[in-house]
Amino acid sequence: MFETKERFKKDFMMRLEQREERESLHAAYSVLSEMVKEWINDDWQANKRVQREEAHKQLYYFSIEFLTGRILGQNLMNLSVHSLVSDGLEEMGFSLAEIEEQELEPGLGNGGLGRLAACFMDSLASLGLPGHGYGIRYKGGLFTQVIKDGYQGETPTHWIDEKEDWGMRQEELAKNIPFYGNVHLEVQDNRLKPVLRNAVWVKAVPYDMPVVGAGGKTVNTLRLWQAESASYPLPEGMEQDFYQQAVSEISDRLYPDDSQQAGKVLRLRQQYFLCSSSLQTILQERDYPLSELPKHVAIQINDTHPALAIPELMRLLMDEQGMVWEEAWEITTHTISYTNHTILQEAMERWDSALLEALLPRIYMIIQEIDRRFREKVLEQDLDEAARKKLSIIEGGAVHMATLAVVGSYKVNGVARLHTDILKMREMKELNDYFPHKFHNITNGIAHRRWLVKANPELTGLISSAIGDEWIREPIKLHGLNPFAGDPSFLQDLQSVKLLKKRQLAEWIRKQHGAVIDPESVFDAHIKRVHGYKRQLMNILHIQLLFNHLHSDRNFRPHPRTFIFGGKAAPSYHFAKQVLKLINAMADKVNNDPLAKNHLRILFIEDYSVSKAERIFPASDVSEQISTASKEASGTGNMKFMMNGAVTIGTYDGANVEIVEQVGEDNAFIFGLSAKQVMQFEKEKNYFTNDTLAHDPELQLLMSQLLNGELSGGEGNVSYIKKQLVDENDPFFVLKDLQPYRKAHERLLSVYEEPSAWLGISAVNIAQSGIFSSDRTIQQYSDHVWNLEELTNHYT
Ligand code: CJB
Repeated sequence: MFETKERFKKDFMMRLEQREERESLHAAYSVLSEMVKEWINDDWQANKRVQREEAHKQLYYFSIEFLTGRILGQNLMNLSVHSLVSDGLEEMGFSLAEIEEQELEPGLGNGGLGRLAACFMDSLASLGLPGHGYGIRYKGGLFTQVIKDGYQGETPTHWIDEKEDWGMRQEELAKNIPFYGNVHLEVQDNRLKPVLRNAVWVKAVPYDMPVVGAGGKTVNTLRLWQAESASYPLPEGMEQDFYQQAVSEISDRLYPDDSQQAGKVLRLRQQYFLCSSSLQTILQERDYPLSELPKHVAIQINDTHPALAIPELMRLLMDEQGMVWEEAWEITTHTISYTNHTILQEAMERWDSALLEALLPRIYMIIQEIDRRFREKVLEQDLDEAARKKLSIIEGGAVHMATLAVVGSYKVNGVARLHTDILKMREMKELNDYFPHKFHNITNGIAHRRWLVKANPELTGLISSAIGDEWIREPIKLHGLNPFAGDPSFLQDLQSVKLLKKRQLAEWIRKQHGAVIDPESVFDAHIKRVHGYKRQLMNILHIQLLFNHLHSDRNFRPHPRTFIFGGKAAPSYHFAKQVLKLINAMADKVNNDPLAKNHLRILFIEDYSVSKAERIFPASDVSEQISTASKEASGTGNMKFMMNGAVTIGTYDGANVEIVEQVGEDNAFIFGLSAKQVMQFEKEKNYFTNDTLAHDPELQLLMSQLLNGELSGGEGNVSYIKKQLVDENDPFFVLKDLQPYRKAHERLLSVYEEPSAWLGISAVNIAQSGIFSSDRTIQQYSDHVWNLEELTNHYT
């Protein structure tokens, strides 16, 4: 039905006419997605058959989040029919863009970690590798952010329309998952076997979504589990209503905390639910001896959220399959590998032992045994008490999930070089010393097909007109663009494309938010979760410094800038919510100030999401990557900006280090404390806010403006900010880095005033961004961790 435009038009119209609401855009969406699903389905089934018959090794990516964004447009693009469909629809009086907007956006993730998982799915399929995702089908995705009087409110987001869902229910593949109960040792089949009695069973039903790779050849599967009542008798004394509620809760909603451990029993239930259902399926679907599992299967756990896969695989191998501990351990530790995404203490998962033991008694027994055996081994080494403590899985009444994940995996990776070095040399030093070959780095990447080809077709066209289109398949070939950084005619076209994207964004903002922004101003964007370490606070305080400067110095009249913010704060993260209020209050003040509004404009984009990000990255001139050095494990927004020609202002943190390595120090604006300096201050505990303020009247004025509530519409609105900056001595070094940040902005703006220099930098950023495609990242995982083989193409 997509072979030719005419064929497509005919099929589409025929189906549309059968719909009751054929006039509505929604009906058009529904018809088009139905056609795409049918088109994919044959290949999908063929792929499954071939992967089975050829006994390819399979990767399963376990993740508590998959932030896919909208799916229809991506599929059309990967099937190479996007322009055919778009042209055909246009001839029939429809706009594909408008139809795509009809899709409810699945917000099944908080931020970077979830979006990374989605980019990986795209790259796996596009590289023809057999890799599938396992996650949870949360009924409620990440909350919708509603800004009222400058404050963030949250409303539930329901993204599932059962009729339109891309996931297909697979009732016959449902699994049952046990919680609670007591473990008894019973004799079965002539051996002593631990048996769980009086458990509460929950049914896990999979919904399978096809993941189409570029070129449409490979179709992998993203399987999301939904919790439902199992048809097992309830334990004595348990009310049906109570049970029903407890069950539905499991896949009811995504936890809205980013880089913060939730610590709630429901979260633990979600984690076990995901691990057990996925592992049961993997073991059941196999047609090879269990001892060969590591040859046929690789399991990647995305952070520690799915780390219960380790004891659960042990349980299934021993209790269900009758294996002895040693063999089960050998298999488990050659099948599972672990990615660490953060060193923030508040994000490190530590489950209370008593809670874990009550919810998952058998799993807890197994963790105890893993811990006991590992302690015994550690005792053989000459280590001091502190080092031994760091090597304990159960310690201080809690299970340390990162330690469990390292001990039970064959490979552990960090997500950018600096982050991996910090893991190896500081955070997990003892573990790295103990397992010297386990740790390695694989720097993150992004799906360039979504973030450049789809989000910015105009730039894609310009690049291809300069260097051909091979870079789309092999993004490293963007290098070919380097010579164009000195080509005036190319740079002029680059400028035109950027202006066009800025106009498109401005127009969309006018329609959506009623705000007017000037496309001729510098678009400076800070879009990501709102968090102390990401330092939105530093950005907004810098704007106040500029405001003060404008009012005190009549010679200071800088080029107009639009500061774009977007991001959600975790509902219980008071500090971040106050920063959000501060940004909105400042926007009110600055945008209405007769003098300032000619030079500065602040725009907060409500309810930041993947689809909004797709509009902002291509339209931005400046990429704000200003985390406190050492705190941002990698960042991936930095890569999306760079690929779209935005220039980085940032710290030497996460993947910024590697971005600067790619483009050279002259093609980025770097400032502030290094990771080493930050860690030194933290170790010595010798940083004091007052030392920074003492000799800086500008900062003193700024602080008084902030603390008296002048900037935020009331003193009460900055209580948590005050606590952090004053009482806690500014743990994220906002004030310490503020003046260096300001100077970096001054350097940046002076280069911006020279268009050929600025555009040259922008071009170099694009040319050097190919290495940050997630195709490169996935190839590294495949070569160094998973050992996958590319699928043959004969099923297409
Ligand atoms: N990250 O998004 C999250 N959530 C977490 O709980 C922990 C880390 C982020 O993961 C990204 C993907 O690796 C990183 O780029 C980012 O630095 C990190 O904060």
